[in-house]
Amino acid sequence: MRLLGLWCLPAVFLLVHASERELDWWESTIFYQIYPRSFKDSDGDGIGDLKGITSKLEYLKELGVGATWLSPMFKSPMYDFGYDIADFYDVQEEYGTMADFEELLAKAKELDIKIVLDFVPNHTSNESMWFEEALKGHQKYFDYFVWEDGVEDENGVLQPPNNWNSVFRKSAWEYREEVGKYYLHQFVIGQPDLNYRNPDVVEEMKNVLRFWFDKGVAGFRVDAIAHLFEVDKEKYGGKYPDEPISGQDLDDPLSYNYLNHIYTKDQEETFDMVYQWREVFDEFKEKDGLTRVMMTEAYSSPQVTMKYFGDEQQNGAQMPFNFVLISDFNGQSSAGEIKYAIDKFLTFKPIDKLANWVAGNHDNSRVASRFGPKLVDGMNMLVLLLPGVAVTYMGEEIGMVDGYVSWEDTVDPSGCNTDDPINYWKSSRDPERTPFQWNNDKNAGFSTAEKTWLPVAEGYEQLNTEIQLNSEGRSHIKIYKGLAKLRTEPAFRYGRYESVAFNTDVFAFRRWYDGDVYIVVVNFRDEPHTIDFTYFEGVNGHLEVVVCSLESSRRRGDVVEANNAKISESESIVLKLVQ
Ligand SMILES: *[C@@H]1O[C@H](CO)[C@@H](O)[C@H](O)[C@H]1NC(C)=O
Ligand SMILES: CC(=O)N[C@H]1CO[C@H](CO)[C@@H](O)[C@@H]1O
Ligand SMILES: [Ca+2]
Ligand SMILES: [Ca+2]
Repeated sequence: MRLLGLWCLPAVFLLVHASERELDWWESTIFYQIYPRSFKDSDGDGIGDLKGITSKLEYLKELGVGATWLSPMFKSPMYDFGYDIADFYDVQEEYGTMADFEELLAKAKELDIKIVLDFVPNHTSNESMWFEEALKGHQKYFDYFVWEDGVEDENGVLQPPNNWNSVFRKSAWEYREEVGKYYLHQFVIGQPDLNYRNPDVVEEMKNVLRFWFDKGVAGFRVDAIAHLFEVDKEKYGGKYPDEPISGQDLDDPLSYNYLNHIYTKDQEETFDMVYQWREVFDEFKEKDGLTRVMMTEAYSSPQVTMKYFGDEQQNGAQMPFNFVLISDFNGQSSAGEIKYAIDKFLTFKPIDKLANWVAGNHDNSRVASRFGPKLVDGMNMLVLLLPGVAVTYMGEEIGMVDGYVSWEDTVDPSGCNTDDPINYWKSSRDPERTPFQWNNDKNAGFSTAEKTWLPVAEGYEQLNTEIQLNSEGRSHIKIYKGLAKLRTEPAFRYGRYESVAFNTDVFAFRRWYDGDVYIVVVNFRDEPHTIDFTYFEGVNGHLEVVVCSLESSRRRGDVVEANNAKISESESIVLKLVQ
């Protein structure tokens, strides 16, 4: 038997290495999302800025991160903190100048960190030159937006054209006296939707992409893509039709969920637009050989999400964001539900495309707050070691928690629009946007200002990068760095994947390649369990601890019996099969 095994070896060896292709930069890196307003303030005005980011690029390098995507830093009146862009070709003054941005790019290049920007194609700011010109009756720019006549009610009072609601509540239509019409805003009033049925808009937005590619950015994250197109009103007698009632939030007709968004979301034309943008991305790759990467943000069904990848004829986004770790489970979910959520993207995705994993962003409660601080390392293990590209929201590497932001301090329109000083926090996104916690100096080392734009979260004196980097023992950040390094092993780059829910609490997966076998196990509950890992094919004998979570009593190098492994409360471990 043994002899036979040996004889077979060369053939297996060849086979395995044939499948090992050189990975492109974006396929093996970690993308680190920076929310510029909250990362690092260089001039003491209480607001993060570009120079601040440049000064911390080495920190990213040290973490093992190869790319960062920046939330918008374009010129904006900040009604939606930069997602309302007044000039797509310029930098917001409080964040710095174009020269500062170029410096950031140069420093990043030196460190081999790719810079990805946020592309917000659905709307401009109501204070953009385009919208201002539209209001003055300049036809070219008037046609950049979506306009509709109001309707008179029985009392002769002018009402919005139809029942569409904005994502942030209330009517999606706003009247402008200057032109006697309503404009559409799927998000806040200050974000008039662009009209993608106008070829001038399509060309203009491609030029925005070209402008930043020329400067040297390596890609774009595309914001709110599902909202790009509205239904073609010509098919409905020239009037935008009402959306049907969804059956949710029945007592609250102004809520977004009250309606089923069949005319304002996921319209078929959206996909073609993404394919057209990809052609612009590829124009630049042809020039200099660097792949420009597109990530699309859409909270849609998996079937719809997969269409962003493209098809046999056309390429789309390399990374349609996979939000299952955010939207499909929480601290109460069973291990089975967790497996089911993770399998979802892997099941639907085209076989030749990569998955991607995102556990947090500036729109969702932090991991430590959603799952509890003990699961921070376990969640980072999922993000960094599941097959595919990893995306980390700044602060998740140290387990930052949602900050407390009082009603008086609340600035997010999603919170303010509730007009509810008691329950606003359920809608506000400020808690996950509080300043980054660097050290235990004033304002957590984020800023020297008297008052920062959002308050620093309580407890930063114990929870910050400096303390964690200098700690004698284990810390979230050290664990994160360990995982980032482990991620470069062939088993995690090329290895196959199999997962199982061992019981209601324990989720585990195996990654294997070329004789190396790893098991990642996360116990989602405060209950100990004994697990028999020989369930996994080819796993028996002993397993060695490679990385373990903060509270784990194990040490690196400890040996565990595969058929009788004791997993303690909320423990997460990466194990390697001892050959
Ligand atoms: C833009 O919209 C905001 C509300 O989001 C409003 O406060 C502001 O006055 C508007 N600006 C202009 C120039 O219409
Ligand atoms: C995750 C994310 O970037 N969400 C953004 C979606 O788009 C709206 C409007 O541009 C923003 O408010 C969100 O922050
Ligand atoms: Ca500043
Ligand atoms: Ca739109």
